[in-house]
This record gives sequence, structure tokens and C-alpha cells, in this order.
Amino acid sequence: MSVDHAELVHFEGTINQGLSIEPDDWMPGRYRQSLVRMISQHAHSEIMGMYPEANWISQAPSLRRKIALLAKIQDEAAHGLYLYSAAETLGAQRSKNESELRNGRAKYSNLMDNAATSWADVGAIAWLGDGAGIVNQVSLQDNSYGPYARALQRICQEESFHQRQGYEIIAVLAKGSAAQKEMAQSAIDRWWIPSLMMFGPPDSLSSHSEQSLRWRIKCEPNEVLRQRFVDDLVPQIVDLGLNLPDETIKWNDTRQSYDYGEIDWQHFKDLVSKGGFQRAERLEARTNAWYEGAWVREAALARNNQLRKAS
Ligand code: BYC
Repeated sequence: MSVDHAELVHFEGTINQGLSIEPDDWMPGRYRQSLVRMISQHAHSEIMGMYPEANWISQAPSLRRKIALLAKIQDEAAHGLYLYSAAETLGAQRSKNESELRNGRAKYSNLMDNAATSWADVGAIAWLGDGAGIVNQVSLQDNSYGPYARALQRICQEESFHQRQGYEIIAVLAKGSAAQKEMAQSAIDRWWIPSLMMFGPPDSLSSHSEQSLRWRIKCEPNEVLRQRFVDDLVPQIVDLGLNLPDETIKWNDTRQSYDYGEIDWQHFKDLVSKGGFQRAERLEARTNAWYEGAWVREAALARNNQLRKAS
């Protein structure tokens, strides 16, 4: 048996036993590349996830709502940072990752390219968008790469709070005046499909699913997770007296799940390759934030160097 083959057998054995791969362990190049790709895209999604909601901080309807929204947005920034650190343990350079995000070469969840046009959208992003994120990330907590799995445990705890405050925003509007209920309905209508898209294409169209499932980079197929989200969300939306923006949604007794309409995967492909409605604004905002924050990075670095010299 060649050395590489023996290493591969040991590596796959570790994964099959449900154990973790750690940064200093031997790993195939494709495992490393696939994780760097996925963790970096995940980090970018968290960072870009701050933007649709950020415009509403100054317009939040009460001090309580403003505090919750600020805390949520700060959490998304922190999630991005944990994940960039996890990618660094695999040799990814943070500066390269960040510059690829600014210059538009990096991918991130297409949900973030949509505009939040009302306060109800802030609720829908958190309830549906973070909700889809949680279903996916709870499953990913069991992924085979230790630093990513550990980052996800912390992220999931915080995401649950995000989802809850989103639900509460929509629930209050749904029980309010006719205009408020209409605002909640319109938000559900617009954020439903982008949230379903957060799980990626069906596995038959996914370029990575087969290998990623084999190495437990992903723990469950995209379609299984999307179905779980639909099954969780449909009764809750109906309970609030709101409608689903998909007339084909129907309980299927045989499958013990909801049937739902086909997603336009060609449209998804176009959104991913060309960018969504607000892509240009999002990248401009990210670039401005990078330059405006330069003094903070320089100050932190100077302080770090000072501490290092003193020790
Ligand atoms: N938008 O073979 P596939 C959050 C890409 S943020 C754009 O299935 P994979 C939140 C995919 O990257 C948390 N692109 O890929 C924060 C791939 O492209 P490449 C977001 C998408 O990796 C603030 C190609 O399509 N969660 O919750 O096996 C506010 C083929 O797909 C999308 C994560 O990032 C999309 N929606 O599976 C609100 C979780 N979907 O690399 C909310 C971690 C797919 O071939 N990531 N693509 O060029 C994952 O679980 C997996 O990467 C995915 C895709 C399930 C997303």
C-alpha cells in the first residue's frame, strides 16, 4: 500500500467513525479545497448578511427593536470572523478571502443581494433567512472538520435568537392593522424563495454534494434540509393567518411532508453567476466599510505589536 493510500484509508476511517479531522491531520487536497471554498463562502454570507438589514437600524420602530437588530447584525459580523479563522486553519489567507469578496469574485448566499424595503422585511430575513440558515447549520455541526464544527456550535446558538426575534416581528405585524398584516404578507412573499435557495440546488444539479456527503463536509443532502425547513415553516406561517406564496403547497400523507412547487433553478443559476438585484450596492458598501475601517485595523495591529514587544 502506498503512503498516500494508507493515509487516505486512515482519513476515511476517521470520518466513518464519526470522529473529527483536525488542522494538523493528513487530509486529501480536495477535502482541504472543498472546505476552504465552503467555509469562505459561508463567512462571506454572514458578512454580506449584515447589509440588507443595516439600513433599518435608524428606522427601527422602538428602542427595544433597535437594540435587538444591532445585536443581531454584530453577531453576523462575529460569525464571519470565526469562519474566516476556521478557513485560516486550512491555509486560506484572510486578506485574499476579503479582497475576493470586495472585488466580486467570491460567492455568497444570493439572499443577501435582495433589498429590505419595509420593516417587515427585517422580520422575514431573520425568521425565514436565518431560519433556513439554522436548519442547514444545525446539520453541519456534525461535519468532519473540527474547527468548522466547533464554530458552528456557537453560531447556531446565536442564530436561534435571530430567528426568534424575526418571528416575533412578523407575528406582531400579522396581528396588527390591515396595513401591517399586508406588510407582513408582502415580506413573506418576497423572502420565501430566496430562503429556499439558501439550501443550494437539488442534489442532482449540485456539483459538490456527492463528494461532500462522502467526506461529511456536508452531513445531509440539500433537498432533505430544504424539505425540513418547509415542513417546519408552513404550519407556523398558516398559524399566523398568513398565506404561502406557493399555491401548490399541500400536505402529503404518504410522505408525511409538504409538497411544494418547483424552484426555477435556471433563474437561481443566473442570480449566482451575475449577482442579484442589489449586488453592485452591496459590494460598494463592503468596499467603503473596508477603507473606512482601516484605522481600526491599524490601531489593533499597533496595540498587538506593543503587547508582543512588552512580553
Ligand atoms: N446563493 O454543489 P452545491 C445566514 C452555490 S448566512 C449563492 O450544492 P455546496 C444569514 C454553491 O456555493 C449562512 N450561491 O454547493 C445571515 C456552489 O458554487 P461553487 C449561509 C449558492 O457547497 C444573515 C454552487 O452553487 N449558510 O444564515 O455543496 C442574514 C453549487 O451548489 C447558493 C451557509 O453558507 C445560494 N443560495 O452546497 C440571514 C452554510 N446555494 O462553489 C441569514 C454553509 C448554492 O461551485 N454552506 N450556491 O462555485 C453550505 O451548506 C453549502 O455551501 C450550500 C451549497 C448548501 C449552501
